[in-house]
Amino acid sequence: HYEWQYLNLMRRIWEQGDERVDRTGVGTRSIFGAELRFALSDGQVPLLTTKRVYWKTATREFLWFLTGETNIRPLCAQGVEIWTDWPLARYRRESGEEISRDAFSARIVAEPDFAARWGDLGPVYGKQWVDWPVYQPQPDGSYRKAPQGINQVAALVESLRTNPGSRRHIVEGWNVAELDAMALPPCHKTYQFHVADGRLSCLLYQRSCDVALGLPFNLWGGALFTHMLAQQCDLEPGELVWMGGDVHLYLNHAELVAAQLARRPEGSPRLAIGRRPDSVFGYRIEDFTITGYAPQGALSAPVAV
Ligand code: DHF
Ligand code: TMP
Repeated sequence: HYEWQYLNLMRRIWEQGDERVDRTGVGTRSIFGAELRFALSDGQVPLLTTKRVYWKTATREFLWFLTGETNIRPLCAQGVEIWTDWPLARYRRESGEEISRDAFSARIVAEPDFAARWGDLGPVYGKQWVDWPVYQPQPDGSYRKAPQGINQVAALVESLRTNPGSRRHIVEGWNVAELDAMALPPCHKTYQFHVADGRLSCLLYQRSCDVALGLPFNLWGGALFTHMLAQQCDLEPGELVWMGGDVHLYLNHAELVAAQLARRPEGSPRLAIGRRPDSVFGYRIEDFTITGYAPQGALSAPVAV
């Protein structure tokens, strides 16, 4: 079963990882450099079965990236709170108000001005993917920001269709000049695609990986993106290759780790896409269904902010 790769990685980090002090102060056990591979043919997806993974939440997050949006407002409006903790921490710090997450999220949804002021994460994934800023040199030696940036995702679809053999099918999130303005520099920073024998494969490079909370979502995202692109480009989904840099478990995830490592993978969920939208930007949440997914119980753990 494909999921043993995930469980074995989790076990290896917990048993052999180096203990390190990290940015959040929580502490991690960490290894440097890891690889996982998953088949995507016939609707296969690397969805974990040893705990419930909220794949619709992860899909809503991914569709939000594709809109180019960087404000959490559309996520909160759909009940998706996976990004709320970062704007919330900044609001509490700067306003001194002890507001609950629910109340903060409700204000983000109800008040557009409040959302504009406090809900933006800076130029994160969505912005870089579909509107990477371009600076044009002027005669006087200065630079002017072009009205429109580069849509890397649209360019990717075009290059997959017209030049499948290219070794330059890349979507990059790591805009060095803008890292300081981001709430978090991109973790899943590079997606590279490869076409061979009519099959589309994806290599996802993740510089920093929270194995318990982030990785299940990131594997889903890489697989979903590949399934959508394959449909758009008349290719068959091939393989998802995942590579991690600093791959870690937070020390306060001990209970989740023990519970999950006591379970065995079961079943093979499949993804079906019910409609072929006119473009990669036309997908909606209702287009995706999963069959054969009967996960074991949810395992929750605190996220390090
Ligand atoms: N920071 C850290 N420390 N780890 C992360 O995984 C992470 N991920 C981010 C932003 N910053 C991060 C964005 N993605 C959850 C999953 C993905 C995610 C953020 C949070 C999460 O908390 N998942 C829980 C609850 C899911 C839900 O609320 O629906 C889970 O059990 O999967
Ligand atoms: P860092 O910027 O100090 O590396 O912290 C980012 C943390 O968030 C780190 O634990 C990795 C985790 N993370 C994921 O694993 N996946 C994600 O998609 C995101 C946004 C973050």
